[in-house]
Amino acid sequence: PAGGGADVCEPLLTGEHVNVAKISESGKKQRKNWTLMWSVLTSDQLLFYKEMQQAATQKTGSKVDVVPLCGAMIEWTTEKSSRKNVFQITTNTGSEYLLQADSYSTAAKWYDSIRANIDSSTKA
Ligand code: I3S
Repeated sequence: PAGGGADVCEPLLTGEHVNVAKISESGKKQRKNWTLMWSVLTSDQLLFYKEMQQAATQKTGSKVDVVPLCGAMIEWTTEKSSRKNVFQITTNTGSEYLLQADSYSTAAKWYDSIRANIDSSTKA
């Protein structure tokens, strides 16, 4: 529709439940607390919602967290958790997130997609 600017950030992956633990905020360490989040990847942000419906309705305040991908780093880690298939995203503001899925293929799909979007949203 003309003038409809709703989908400026078009999701590149449909949402999916992923385990998320934020382990630091702006460089300050936080207590790890794994939560199953409805996660949506856009070209330059990773969005976490409590529930799928909140992502669909885009209610104000329904986003639990927004991870900016420009200048972020991503790496697999076996040291920061005893869980399998864990990778860490570090934002350019020093916030750190662990993401995990029991299925390696799910975790790897998210890792690859996020890394691609980090690369394309970060100027060399
Ligand atoms: O890195 P940690 O501190 O071993 O992470 C564990 C804790 O977050 C723990 O909660 P408590 O701080 O309430 O004990 C969680 O239950 C564990 O899942 C965390 O370890 P894993 O290895 O699951 O990330």
